[in-house]
Amino acid sequence: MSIVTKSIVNADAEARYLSPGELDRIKGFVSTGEARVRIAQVLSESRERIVKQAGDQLFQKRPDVVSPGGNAYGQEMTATCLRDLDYYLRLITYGIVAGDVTPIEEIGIVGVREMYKSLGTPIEAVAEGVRAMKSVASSLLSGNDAAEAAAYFDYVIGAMQ
Ligand SMILES: CCC1=C(C)/C(=C/C2=NC(=C\c3[nH]c(/C=C4\NC(=O)[C@H](C)[C@H]4CC)c(C)c3CCC(=O)O)/C(CCC(=O)O)=C2C)NC1=O
Repeated sequence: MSIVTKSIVNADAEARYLSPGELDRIKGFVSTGEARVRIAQVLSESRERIVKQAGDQLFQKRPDVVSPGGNAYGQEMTATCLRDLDYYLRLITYGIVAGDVTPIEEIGIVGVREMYKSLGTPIEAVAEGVRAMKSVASSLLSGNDAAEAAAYFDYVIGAMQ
């Protein structure tokens, strides 16, 4: 939910006008809107390149995951691993557009430890892959936009520590 929807739901539950604090936060959300949409456009358009390059960096740093016995060993498993990186990049674009990490949290973070544990996937290697996507994404964005985007990548990385 974006901050606009969230504020309206909260205010209406108490049958009140939006508070000055809520209106201030909405003002911040609106004023950064153009930048956030621009960032989401760049990341969406460059998704294949971001995922591919991040995967290459990850497998260079963690050759064990694509070696025999590794969780992403074999063409099919490696493709599933890259798909997971693509999932997280997609969720990050949702968060950036919403100006809020809640969509990322609800879709991809709640229960993630248990999920990867049961799959035998080393979660710290998934975090490493997201860190690599952050670095590739940063190289495609201007300084301010890269900093704005970084917060959402960092949220995912932090949640996987
Ligand atoms: C949008 C929210 C969402 C997420 C996040 C998600 C993740 C997800 N990753 C999975 C598997 C997997 N995930 C990986 C990923 C990796 N293995 C590694 O060693 C690497 C470190 C890493 C890549 C960075 C692999 C290899 C599998 C297949 C594991 C298996 O089938 O044994 C599975 C099991 C079912 C399947 O194979 O599709 C799920 C549900 N699904 C979702 O709907």
